[in-house]
Amino acid sequence: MSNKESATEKIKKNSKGLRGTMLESLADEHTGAIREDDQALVKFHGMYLQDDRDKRTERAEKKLDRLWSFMVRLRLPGGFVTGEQWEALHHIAGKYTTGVIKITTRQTIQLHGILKHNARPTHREFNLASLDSIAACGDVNRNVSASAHPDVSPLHSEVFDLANSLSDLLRPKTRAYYEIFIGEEKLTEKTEDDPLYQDRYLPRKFKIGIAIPPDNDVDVFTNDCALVAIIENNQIIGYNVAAGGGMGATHGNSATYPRLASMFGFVKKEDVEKVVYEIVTVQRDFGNREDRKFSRLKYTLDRLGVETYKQEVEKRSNVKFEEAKPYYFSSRTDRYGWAQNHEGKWFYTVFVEAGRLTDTDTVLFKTAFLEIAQARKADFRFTSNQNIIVSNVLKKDKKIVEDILRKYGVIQYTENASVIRKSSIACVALNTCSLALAEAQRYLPSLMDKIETIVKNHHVEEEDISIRMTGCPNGCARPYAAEIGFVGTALGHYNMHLGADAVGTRLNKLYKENLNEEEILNELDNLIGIYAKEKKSGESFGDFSLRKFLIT
Ligand code: SRM
Ligand code: SF4
Repeated sequence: MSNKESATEKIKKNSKGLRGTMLESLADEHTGAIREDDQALVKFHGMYLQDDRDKRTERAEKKLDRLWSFMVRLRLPGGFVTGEQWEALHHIAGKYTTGVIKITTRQTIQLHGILKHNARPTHREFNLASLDSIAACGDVNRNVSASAHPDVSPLHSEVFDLANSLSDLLRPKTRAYYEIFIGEEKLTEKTEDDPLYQDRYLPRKFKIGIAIPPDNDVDVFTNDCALVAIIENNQIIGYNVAAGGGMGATHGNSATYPRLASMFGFVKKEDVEKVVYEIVTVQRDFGNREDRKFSRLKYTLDRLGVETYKQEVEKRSNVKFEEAKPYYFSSRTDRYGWAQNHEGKWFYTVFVEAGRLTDTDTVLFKTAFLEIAQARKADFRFTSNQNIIVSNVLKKDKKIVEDILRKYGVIQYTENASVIRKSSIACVALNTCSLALAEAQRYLPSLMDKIETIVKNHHVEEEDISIRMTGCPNGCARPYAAEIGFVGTALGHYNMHLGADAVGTRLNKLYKENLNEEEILNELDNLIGIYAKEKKSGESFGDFSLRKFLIT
């Protein structure tokens, strides 16, 4: 191993199949934290060690250690849980976590605030419900996201199967998760063979998204590997494959950048798994292992060149990319309300602001979904826009489900939310994210109140403008692919980005830096006022801003 390799590379290599000293760390009652090396390894098991940042100063003044806890993120390819699993999830969230079930921008959920002594009980209960968090984080393939909208079935279920099989194909072989968190006995001292990940795993996280045109609800080109289903005569014949998407950047470091995936070409559906597998191995073998800032596939691709990367994938997979086939995206937003699929089953897409599922004064999400789940009247699917689809409702149960959703204010909440709010996304940020420079999910809702007034004043409240906010430049809510992106720079301050298209095929550009709320609202009042007066028929805010405000 080269001396130049990053500290994380050494930790992975010495980890004995991601085991590290996790058992000792978890047993140490003197601290709510775990050892530093184990903090890196626990991510591969779907957990992050965090502390409550709201309480840092107060605790430091009292000379107390930080208030440590774990966040856990589930592995849910395509974002699906059964009614039975939902019921388990509800109770686990209530027993061991803050109680909020947070839907993520990759179609899964996170639970926060798990104290160290509750880590194992939490995972054991997940395991009883056939849920796990393996590879939800870490330098491996993460949760595979797939178009969530049910009314495109039966194609939808085919893509859902692909998400599942890719997730299985690219799952690490180690049994460490089961030994550490579930109590499985270790049968041999030998570490498992893992032909894909070996002992070094990937240089960095790896993400796959699968879109079914005309929906791009998964924001497919922001993934390391993007698969666009190609449909002919109502059948998926294969996939256009692109690689090298990613959002993360660092303020003030122009060598880092967000990027959309570059198109490699079309492959038949029987070849897609082989090709994806080799896209991963090329990144494994050529990715930067010295500086984690430059280790995502997008940098490997730009260093090697798209053509060279692609040829290496062709060589390894023995599959030649054909010219990409035509496709068309018309939307990225979820389709709220009721929809029916080809089997006659019903689906209700619920708007969940910033993905925070909890009971509030106005809407009792958790109570409603628990009642539906306990009655086994539906399954649930999360979307990459941080929403939830109450799924697979039989015709005879539709009224029962509708009544429950109404009783607890869920339908009214979805119907009453404005168009612009329903297209907004915010990342977690404070108080749990250690990397946050500014608020996001706790702040965007109140900013949206004011933005709603602006769009109403200019009579463009029916325009579906995507607004996304993150608390730092890492891009967890994909702000660089939003028509209006806010990226936190410091508490109360955001860079404003404009000019992405509405369907996720063009990134935006930095428009103004370090704006406070007053400045944001003044800018928006001005820009949206001009848009309302001068836009061409059917022109999106993103397209308009690019032509009017960014190209001079
Ligand atoms: Fe993310 C790190 C939350 C989607 C790019 N992300 C984090 C961490 C784990 C902070 C940390 O490393 O300590 C955040 C935990 C916050 C908390 O307290 O819960 C975090 N990311 C999230 C979620 C929960 C945001 C949300 O509100 O939904 C999303 C979970 C997705 C999932 O279920 O797997 C989430 N993160 C994304 C996305 C969007 C996507 O994948 O579609 C991106 C941009 C796409 C990409 O990967 O480039 C994203 N997260 C990052 C990065 C920047 C990576 C980079 O290449 O530079 C980091 C920082 C890092 O990895 O060093 C990060
Ligand atoms: Fe945290 Fe930044 Fe991701 Fe937001 S974008 S969750 S602040 S890492």
